[in-house]
Amino acid sequence: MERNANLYAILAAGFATDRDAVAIETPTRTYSWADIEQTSARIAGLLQSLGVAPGSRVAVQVHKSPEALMLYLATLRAGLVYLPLNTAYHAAEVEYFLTDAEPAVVVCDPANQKWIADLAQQAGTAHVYTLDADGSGSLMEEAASQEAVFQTVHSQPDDLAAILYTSGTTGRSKGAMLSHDNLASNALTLKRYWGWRADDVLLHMLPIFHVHGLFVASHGALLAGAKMIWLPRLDIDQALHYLPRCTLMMGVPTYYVRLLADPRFTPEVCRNMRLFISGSAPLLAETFHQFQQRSGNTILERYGMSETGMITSNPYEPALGERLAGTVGPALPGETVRVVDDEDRPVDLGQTGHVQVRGPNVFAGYWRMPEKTRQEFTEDGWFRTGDLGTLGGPGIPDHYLSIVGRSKDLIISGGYNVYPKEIELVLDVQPGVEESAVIGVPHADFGEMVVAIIVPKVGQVLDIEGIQASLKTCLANFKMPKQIHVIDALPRNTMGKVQKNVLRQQYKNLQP
Ligand code: MCA
Ligand code: AMP
Repeated sequence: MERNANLYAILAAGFATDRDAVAIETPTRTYSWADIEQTSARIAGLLQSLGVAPGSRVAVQVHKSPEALMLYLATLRAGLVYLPLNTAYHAAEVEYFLTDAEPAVVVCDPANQKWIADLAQQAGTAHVYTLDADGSGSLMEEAASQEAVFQTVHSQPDDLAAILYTSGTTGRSKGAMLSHDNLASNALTLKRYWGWRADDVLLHMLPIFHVHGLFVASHGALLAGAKMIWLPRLDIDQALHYLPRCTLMMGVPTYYVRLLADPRFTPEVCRNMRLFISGSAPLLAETFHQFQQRSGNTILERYGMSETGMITSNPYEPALGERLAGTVGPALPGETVRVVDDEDRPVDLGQTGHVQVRGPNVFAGYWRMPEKTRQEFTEDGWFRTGDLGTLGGPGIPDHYLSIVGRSKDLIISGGYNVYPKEIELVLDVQPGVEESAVIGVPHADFGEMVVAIIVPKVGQVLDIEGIQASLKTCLANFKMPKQIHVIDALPRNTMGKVQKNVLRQQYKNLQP
């Protein structure tokens, strides 16, 4: 029989052979490999019993829990498409995703059931379940009566496994469609490249509604049959408590900045650690060096996107090269990266240009946006990342990539992407506002801080507190401008385009 390309089947081939061994440990309980198999089987059975069509979406906005991970695995097993949503999203944001993706099933936090069920109904969703952080709720109650064994659906490599929404430069989010093979190929590559082992213990503190926590971290541990210490969020006290038992940790740069800010973070705490991995946002060279000095560990920085999974990584094996501060390393095996000019022609080594990528990890396109998908690929099939980078350069091997900026107007705050356009559209309709510009300025903890610059209508005095309150009702908290500044006019170039670089320069020394 043809090999089953279902991602769950591929991950499960790596599960520990001792199914009673601990796979996930939380501060309050443990889950064995058998628990993962059986609970995901029960949830998959429940999903299948609904009779929804293969490829239907399962939209999930729940707190992090092992059960939420099992729901993800169950969705794969049932041949459905997982659509995770940030728990910080408010109703206005969730409404867009449900309307756009038309999920057959929605799983939400019990506290949000009322409003999410209303939105789901409007979007034509027939099934709404709840799942709480402690694993309680209607999903697990109903799954409990299902069989503990489930025949994982046979999937083709190109069948969709997940849709991840990434905000768009026009303010409208795009759903990146990821196939079973996109995810599996990346997971298998990373397993080899980062030397995952069955005796690894991963400190998992990332949220599981994005690529980093859901795919890169969880897939790695599952595929290696390695244990995860599973914490609901970044909490430095907990991190320091568990680190001595761990061999591996992944985080956005803020995680490393916060560890360094705590005097209890010492080499003794990291005594069993073999690998600290950073990504999702640029790691400052200063953080890289301080971490090395303080802990004796060299952070491995890698680079990726929702549309592609991981693209490049500094080496793990010393034989493949050094981990260099300020670089994101070579393209991963099986992928190709190039840096090009505005006409898609490769630039010379050491020169900055647009980063493009090709490989089995590159997504299938944006959900119901064929035109947008076409624009984001070159005619010969390279995906335009929207990042600016350099290959090689003084003292850097030719095949190492450095990310030096972005051609897309994007702010990354604490590892979360914020698209200025989305905030500007909300600001521009506030009473008395003529226009606005949203920029990112350096921030010691979050890397970048969201700042709004607004211009009042002639003769109007703005009610800044009122504007902030209004923004809070419709924007997730991490998107909220940390500061709002009022000026008479935005700087523009001769074409009339707002010069955000001028604003970023002007406001770069703001104190948080
Ligand atoms: C929380 N706040 C933030 C952020 N997080 N503000 C800006 N940026 C943020 N990222 C705000 C809250 O609204 C609150 O404001 C105040 O900060 C404190 O909130 P709290 O919840 O205590 O914050 P925290 O728990 O300390 O969270 C910070 C965090 C978290 C740990 C850095 O944001 C986080 O875990 N980020 C990881 C994101 C991630 O996984 N990204 C991967 C994307 P107020 O008090 O006003 O309400 S995947 C990706 O990018 C690609 C593919 C890749 O390469 O990996
Ligand atoms: P997302 O849309 O959440 O998938 O975010 C992808 C973006 O995060 C990339 O296009 C980069 O701009 C950024 N990113 C991820 N990893 C790194 C890194 N190591 N250094 C710089 N930027 C990064």
